[in-house]
Amino acid sequence: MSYVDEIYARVVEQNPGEKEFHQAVKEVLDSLRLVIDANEEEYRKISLLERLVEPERIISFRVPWVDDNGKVQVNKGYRVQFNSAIGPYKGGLRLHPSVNQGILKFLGFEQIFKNSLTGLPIGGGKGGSNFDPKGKSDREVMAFCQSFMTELSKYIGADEDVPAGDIGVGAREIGYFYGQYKRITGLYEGVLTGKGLTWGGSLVRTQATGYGLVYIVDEMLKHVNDSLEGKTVVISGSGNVAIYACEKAQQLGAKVVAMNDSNGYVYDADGIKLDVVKQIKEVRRGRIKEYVDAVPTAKYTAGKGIWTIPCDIALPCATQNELDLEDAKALKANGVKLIAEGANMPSTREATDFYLENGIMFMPGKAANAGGVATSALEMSQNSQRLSWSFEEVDAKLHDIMTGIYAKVADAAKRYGVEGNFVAGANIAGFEKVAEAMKAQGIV
Ligand code: NDP
Ligand code: 2IT
Repeated sequence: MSYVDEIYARVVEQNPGEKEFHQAVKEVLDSLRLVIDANEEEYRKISLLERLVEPERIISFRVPWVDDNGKVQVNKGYRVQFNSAIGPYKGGLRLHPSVNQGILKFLGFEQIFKNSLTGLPIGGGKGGSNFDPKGKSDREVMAFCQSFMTELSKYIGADEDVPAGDIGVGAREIGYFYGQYKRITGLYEGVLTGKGLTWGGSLVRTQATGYGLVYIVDEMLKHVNDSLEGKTVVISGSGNVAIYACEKAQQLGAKVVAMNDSNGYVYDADGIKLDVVKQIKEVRRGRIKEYVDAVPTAKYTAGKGIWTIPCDIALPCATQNELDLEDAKALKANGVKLIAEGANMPSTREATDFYLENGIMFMPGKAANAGGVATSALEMSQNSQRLSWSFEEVDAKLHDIMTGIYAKVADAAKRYGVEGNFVAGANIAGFEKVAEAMKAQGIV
């Protein structure tokens, strides 16, 4: 059996039930075959892959808190510290009822390669809880966040592990986490990113994932002498990533015609009015169906189906495995030219293979959504320097990082004879740096 197949079999056997983790490992290992085969003896000798697929540490803990009825609630809390070969653990915290150890391991594993692609010194980690912030009062969210951080604070630090936001974690939650960390440790340090602008946050971090996604799409189009001008775009999700992807796509001349949430999607043939979406999602914490109250000419459809809307460009920005083979076929039948992932692993493996086999330009999440974590690393730099950079300065750095990622991904694909296959390119380019660092640091 090849080294890659051996390791995949081992992962499935030793991590039962963690299907998203198996999926992420398989995709990465499959595209690393050429690199691994070329270095098999050396990698086997130091068990490089065995170590790469095993988190350095997983912290799992109880999160008790009291709800507004005085009842004690108990959630599960986790931090997966996956790989610190190139820097302190870095990655978001997710609060969603679906969260479990397998999902956080998939996210932490992806984060290793994503963070490597940014070119900045950050290792891979992820954490979160099965706490559901939907419908909770501010006080309940604060009580949960304080309890979560009371435990997590023992294991993180500005040079050790630096969490940030993800699904269900935005500025409000980062604020509650930060306040509790500071209270417990007495340290005012860059231990979290995505902080508010008055207490150590970086300009552009809020917009960074969505803007970065569109910057890399723009770069992909430039390489085929095209642009976003006049393109029809469909974006799934209506959270942080989706909103700022929409904003930048509109600024660059595209027309975004649809967005969704977990209940259904809105279609607006005249182009989504983003101020309405921001009001619903960022201010009221409401549902996307409220869009048609403000824009009666738009149409709301409950349930799935957003990928049946004709578009030139599709940007999945909600969650893992939200776009399957059937959706991919519908997009292709309607003429989609380019798909780039704002979410982490939103396309199933079958959908991804379909894009590659059918000549759809495709940029996988670990490259396309790396602008968020990259700007988090810029926030860490500013915190260490005790300085704040201007919006223009951070935005220019983000833009450079995204065009740099495109170049690395395209170059790696070319070097290994699979030009245009950005899945292989992203995995190979991300892996090379981490493998080099792991080799240099001995058996740890
Ligand atoms: P938000 O919580 O701000 O928004 C999430 C959006 O996705 C909401 O519209 C939500 O709908 C929808 N969604 C979440 N879970 C599901 C589900 N199970 N089924 C259908 N829809 C769902 O999160 P973000 O925008 O921050 O994150 C979106 C994606 O981007 C995630 O995959 C995340 O890992 C990834 N990402 C985020 C980064 C960041 O900086 N925030 C950086 C890189 C990647 P509803 O409100 O109905 O749940
Ligand atoms: O998936 C991701 O890259 C994030 N949620 C952002 C992580 C970060 O540390 O900014």
